[in-house]
Amino acid sequence: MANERGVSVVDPEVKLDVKLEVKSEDKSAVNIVKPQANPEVNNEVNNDAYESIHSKSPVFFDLYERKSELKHQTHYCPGCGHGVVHKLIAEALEELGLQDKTIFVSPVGCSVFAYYYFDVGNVQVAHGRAPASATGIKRSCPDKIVISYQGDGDLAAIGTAEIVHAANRGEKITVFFVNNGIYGMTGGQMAPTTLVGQKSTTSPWGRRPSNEGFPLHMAEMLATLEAPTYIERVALSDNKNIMKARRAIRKALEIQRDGKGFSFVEILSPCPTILGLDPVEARSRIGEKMIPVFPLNVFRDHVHEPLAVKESNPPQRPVADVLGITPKAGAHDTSKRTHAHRFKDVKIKIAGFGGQGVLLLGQLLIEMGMREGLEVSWLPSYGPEMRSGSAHCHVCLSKERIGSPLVSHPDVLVAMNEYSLRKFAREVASGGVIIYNGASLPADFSAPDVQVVSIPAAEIADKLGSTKAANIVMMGALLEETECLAPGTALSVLEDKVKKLDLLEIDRKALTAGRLFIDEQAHIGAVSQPDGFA
Ligand SMILES: Cc1ncc(C[n+]2csc(CCOP(=O)(O)OP(=O)(O)O)c2C)c(N)n1
Ligand code: SF4
Repeated sequence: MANERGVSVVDPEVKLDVKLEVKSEDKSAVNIVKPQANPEVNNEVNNDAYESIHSKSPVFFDLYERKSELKHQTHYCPGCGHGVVHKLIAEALEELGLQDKTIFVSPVGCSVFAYYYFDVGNVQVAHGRAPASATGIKRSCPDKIVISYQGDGDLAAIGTAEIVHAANRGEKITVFFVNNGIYGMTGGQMAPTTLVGQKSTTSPWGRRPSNEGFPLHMAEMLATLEAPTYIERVALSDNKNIMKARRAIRKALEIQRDGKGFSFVEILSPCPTILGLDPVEARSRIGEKMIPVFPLNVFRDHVHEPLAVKESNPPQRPVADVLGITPKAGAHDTSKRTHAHRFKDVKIKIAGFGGQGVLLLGQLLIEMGMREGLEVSWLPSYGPEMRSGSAHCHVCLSKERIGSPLVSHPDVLVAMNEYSLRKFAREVASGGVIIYNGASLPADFSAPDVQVVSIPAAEIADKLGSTKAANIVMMGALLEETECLAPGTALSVLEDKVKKLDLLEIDRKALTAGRLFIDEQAHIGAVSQPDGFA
């Protein structure tokens, strides 16, 4: 159940075998239990003795902003195991001093909003993909503690491949697998871990192995792989087992902290709501029904053994060399040193029909950005039909590392057609720029707070010998209007990329024509000068 501070805790009505001591004045805080050294057993930790600490881990946000009037309360149902697991993870991160280094990958499932609670780095990913995303994050930020948090639908159904391969590669991440044996979020469909005979909305007569197969034992399955370092199954069935879960969670995080490889903790957890049980019954059911099928055990503990997957660093060569994109000697000065970037970052959206060179224009811009020493990202978006379907791409140019390649509010919209102009204009940030491929704007079009420039790029390109060069005309206009990148860099990129000499000649002219048009003839609906631009 959720207490007044909003974190799910064990129902106080349950006869707890713990001694509750109020250690702080904050009566509204959450109770947690810690093992105590018992002098009567040779100072070893006695797992049956507990100390209660009444405080909420600082790893949680003080306020859960998503909840309008209930800012201390999680969205979990009373008696849900997710709240308990969150608490155990938060306390372990706190004790290990890892809060500032942690990146928490939330799944799709009831725990989709974990990022509203954990005051750490957060990423929410598509259903089942958490171990793949966590792999990418850990590999690019090896010093971070990366947690993949998943339910049984997420990990053992749609995400079976991701978890198996992450474990098999021995990724140095930690996976917390909350196995409640049912799909909670979507209203009680059968999960791969649903028990034989258990009814669900998709197994209304009870799970039958002949029809739905047997429950998947993920911990045991992963323990057949060579790479994982630590695999344990624990349960939230009673306080003793919650203490074991607490230690397993902490150990899994320590393993990652120490760079010792892949750690995985499966946690048998209650879902009272879907099972139609009260919180006490749901907790007892874990011991009575789940543990006999999913025995608690340490299936792998190679903490003191050498890593199964040895580090082998590839030969160190610059990526640009490997990709063969090193600028040619004598190519145009890339202006890295001479071009002053009068912005912290610029977000650009380029949109049009497939075939108008929309995606290519984005790629050329990021190539230019790289050559000017900027951080860059390019994110394409298009339908199954590449040609003549709608396509757009997101481009970020930044002096700092880019958090997300997604551009929701572009500073600059390059609209290659009217459809894109109308579709994306309202997203443009106040004070931003729209560069529109057209002799004039549609009569009924207006974009308050935005500077709109129209340029007949397709006509200009046509006259130069190839309509296809309209995107380069637009590039010239973009560079002239915003001065975000140097025209010299554009030329050097075109010279490297365009292999056919006649096309290169047209592109050179198109670039110049775009720039000249802005200087001399552009129809500009000036509203205000965008921040940071000249
Ligand atoms: C690609 C995709 N397929 C299906 C869904 C629907 N869906 C959302 S959550 C979920 C399963 C949730 O169960 P589980 O992972 O066990 O987490 P729980 O809610 O029980 O914590 C499903 C099938 C989705 N969001 N995305
Ligand atoms: S439906 Fe089940 S898993 Fe989801 S929040 Fe409620 S109790 Fe927890």
